[in-house]
Amino acid sequence: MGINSLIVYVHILIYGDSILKEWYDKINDALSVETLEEIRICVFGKKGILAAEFAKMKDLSGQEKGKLAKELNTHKAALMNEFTAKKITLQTEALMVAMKAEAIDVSMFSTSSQAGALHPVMETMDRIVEYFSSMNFAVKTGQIVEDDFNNFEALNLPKYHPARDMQDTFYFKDEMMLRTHTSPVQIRTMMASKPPIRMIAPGAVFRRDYDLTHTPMFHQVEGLLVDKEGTVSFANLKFILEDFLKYMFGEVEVRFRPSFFPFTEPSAEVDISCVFCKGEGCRVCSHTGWLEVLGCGIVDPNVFEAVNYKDVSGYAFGLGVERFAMLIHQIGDLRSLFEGDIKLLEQFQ
Ligand code: 2NM
Repeated sequence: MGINSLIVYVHILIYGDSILKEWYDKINDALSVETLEEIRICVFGKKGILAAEFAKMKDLSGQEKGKLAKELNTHKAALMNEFTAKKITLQTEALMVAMKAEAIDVSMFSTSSQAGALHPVMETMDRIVEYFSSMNFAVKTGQIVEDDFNNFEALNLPKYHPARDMQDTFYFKDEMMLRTHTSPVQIRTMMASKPPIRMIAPGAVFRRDYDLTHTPMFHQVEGLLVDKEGTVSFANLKFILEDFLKYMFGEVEVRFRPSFFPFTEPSAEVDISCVFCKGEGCRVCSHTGWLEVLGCGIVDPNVFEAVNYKDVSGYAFGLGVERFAMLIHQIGDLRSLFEGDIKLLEQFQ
């Protein structure tokens, strides 16, 4: 019982019982803010109990009228006090219940957490870049939308060369295109600086190709070394690529096969002994025991002519990063690298 109720009971003791007495109890017994509001309307409302009591005054004489008015006003004030106090109590209680229900224990341990991880293609690219950085190759990134000169012409891919076909290249208007390799970065670097050059160009490239072993976007790292004529040999190229491939794949055999690229002469393709069967022969290596991983060669004189380099020689090479990632992580299907499937990605944390 609150101090207000006590005052009311004392009041009733002094002034006698009242039909209002039950409403003090009702206010005090209310269990919710909603019930209390219903009671407020019954007591203080226009058609409420107090209004009805006040209405009785009109049948009374002057002195009695005054006495009733005084009594009713006392009750009205006391009831209002009671009501206000009860409302605060109920609201506080409701707030406490709500706060308890919504409480968050910030000190609680989480049952699980998911950490992100580098995509295997990016992890592989970082490893490749790390090797060549350690060999003093500068890292250049260039641009993705290229022009005809940097993507084709300067690379000894003249007009009407089959590699320029609409079938293979994503063209924009005005002879602009998505770069089909990162070699335009090497061309731009040679145009912008004097020899010697020692650089790699990692990045995304685009070709109109989509099947089991090709995606329209993939990643390359290409490398270029240029120095005074006569100081760069195929033996230098062979040494660094062998060292690089052992860094990437561990103890593998490496072999060079003659090949052709428009921008290098002579050219070679580089194989490693199959990482799956150790050269025994399996489905992945088509029972040859070898996997092709790189293209390379001595830079064709036509390329140096296009960038106005004189009395120099150089070597260059290029590789597909997705293929490296697949061989390192034993991923069977190229397309799984592009699906963003969390089940695959969380294996690389
Ligand atoms: C390859 C294979 C052989 C290459 C050539 C050049 C440049 F710009 F110096 F001429 N950049 N990259 C090159 C050479 C790329 O990729 C399979």
